[in-house]
Amino acid sequence: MSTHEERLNAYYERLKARHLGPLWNSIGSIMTKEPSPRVVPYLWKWDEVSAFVMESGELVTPDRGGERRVVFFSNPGAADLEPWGWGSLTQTLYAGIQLLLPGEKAPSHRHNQSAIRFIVQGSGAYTIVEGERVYMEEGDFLITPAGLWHDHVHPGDKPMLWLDCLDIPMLYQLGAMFFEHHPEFNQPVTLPDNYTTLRYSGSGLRPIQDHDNRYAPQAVFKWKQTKQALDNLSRLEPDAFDAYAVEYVNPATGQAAGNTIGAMMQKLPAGHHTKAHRHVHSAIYHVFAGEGYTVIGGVKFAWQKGDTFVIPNWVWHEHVNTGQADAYLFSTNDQPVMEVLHLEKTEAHPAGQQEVTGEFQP
Ligand code: GTQ
Repeated sequence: MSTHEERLNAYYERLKARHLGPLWNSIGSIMTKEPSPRVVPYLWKWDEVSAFVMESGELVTPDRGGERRVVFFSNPGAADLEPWGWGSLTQTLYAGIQLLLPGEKAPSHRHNQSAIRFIVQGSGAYTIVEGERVYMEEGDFLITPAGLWHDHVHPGDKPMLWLDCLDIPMLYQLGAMFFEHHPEFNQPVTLPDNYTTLRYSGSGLRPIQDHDNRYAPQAVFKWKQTKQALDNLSRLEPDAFDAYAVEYVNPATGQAAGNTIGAMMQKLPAGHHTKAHRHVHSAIYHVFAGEGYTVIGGVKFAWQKGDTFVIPNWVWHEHVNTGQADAYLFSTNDQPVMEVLHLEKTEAHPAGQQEVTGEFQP
């Protein structure tokens, strides 16, 4: 080793010891040419996840302290981050399956993370959001805007299961989290049941008094209306990359209903195979109905009802319905954040579709 090299290496050691860094030999790794998320594509089968979730029903209750009975998805690429990968399924988003059993209550709290929910199974339970009981049924999409008190109650007679998605990893990265317990176990109900649904009807018509657009004025988007919208769209030409898809938006602004969290429901007709594209935002998919596969970065991820999979940033992907019936894919994403930061862009695959080079094995 030359004296120059020895001196340089010693210099790097001294820098490091003083918590300083040399940009000239780090720029390639701290400023990658393209998005290089630490999270990886992955898929969890419903049979396995739901068995773990139901088992948690025998082991724990949603008491104060634990707050919620949720088994969350921990991306293998982020697993080494403490604690529990900071709940990262993508760089910005957390997701998990929540279980509420008949007769159970989950305590009231609020936090500055935004949440959305997609009801996977059951009915009869309600969430109380800022004084309003919002009843939940299979296929419904709900928002729990940042800063609002919320708790869950299940007077029905069968287990309720739903998918939660929150921007927990993003708020962790931003160093901006707050979380607070309500002084009572459940907050008082101060509004008529399903108040925001009565006021909005999912119609795009807004009561004239509403000019506060900090969050969507509609707590729940009912499956019946979502399905109707997709049936109507299906009479038109499909989108090349997403077939028939609708986003859940704030009817007062046209922006994502979940503020920082985007969400959509898409329908793939039987046999449909989309074109491949990629975008900067990441997405979490939950199969609401049907069977097929998604090719992510050349790898085939086979799915069926209840499965959850993740599409990290800037990776090619396309969807295929291999079943006899329409497939419905719910998904949630960080597109609103990418857009507000002017980071979003999208690219069509030059060959239209990908060459399949492998099949996902968990
Ligand atoms: O239901 O309020 O999955 O606060 C994570 C945090 C659900 C909830 C989660 C939460 C909730």
